[in-house]
Amino acid sequence: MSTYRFGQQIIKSSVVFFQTELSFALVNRKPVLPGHVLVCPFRPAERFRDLKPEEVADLFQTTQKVADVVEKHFNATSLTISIQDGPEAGQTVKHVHVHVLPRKAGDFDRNDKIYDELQRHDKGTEDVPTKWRSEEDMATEAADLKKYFI
Ligand code: AMW
Repeated sequence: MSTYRFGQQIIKSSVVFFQTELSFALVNRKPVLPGHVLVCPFRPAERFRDLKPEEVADLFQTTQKVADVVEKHFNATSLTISIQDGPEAGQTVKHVHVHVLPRKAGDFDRNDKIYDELQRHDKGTEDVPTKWRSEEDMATEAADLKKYFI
């Protein structure tokens, strides 16, 4: 597949590092922490409740594999795994996605600050192209992560 859909956006295959029959994983253009990646169902369902049982199963099995890989690759010791399900929960892209964030001791002065950052990182003045990573950077990270799935 040469491109992927993420909500209204078209995602290049160079930033996607794993896929199954029903799900795919991509690197983030504005990671809250190193290794902050996203796992999505192929079908662009907006809310978690809209997923079919087989899509939920595949999404979470894929998330489990991806989470294990990013924890190792980014030398982390824990993970935050989160879904912002609906606009009041912080969802901006209307396509279900699981945030996977490798965690380390001391990465935030207050552990749950990560949720403030997740809420803030892709909204308003934070969500401007100058604050996004370059496509080249993202493709390099995706290529590194792809190697774990061969
Ligand atoms: W949400 O606030 O909808 O729970 O999260 C959307 C996530 O998708 C954010 O982490 C944001 O940085 C990321 N994102 C949005 N568009 C893209 C894109 N084109 N490529 C990579 N990541 C993206």
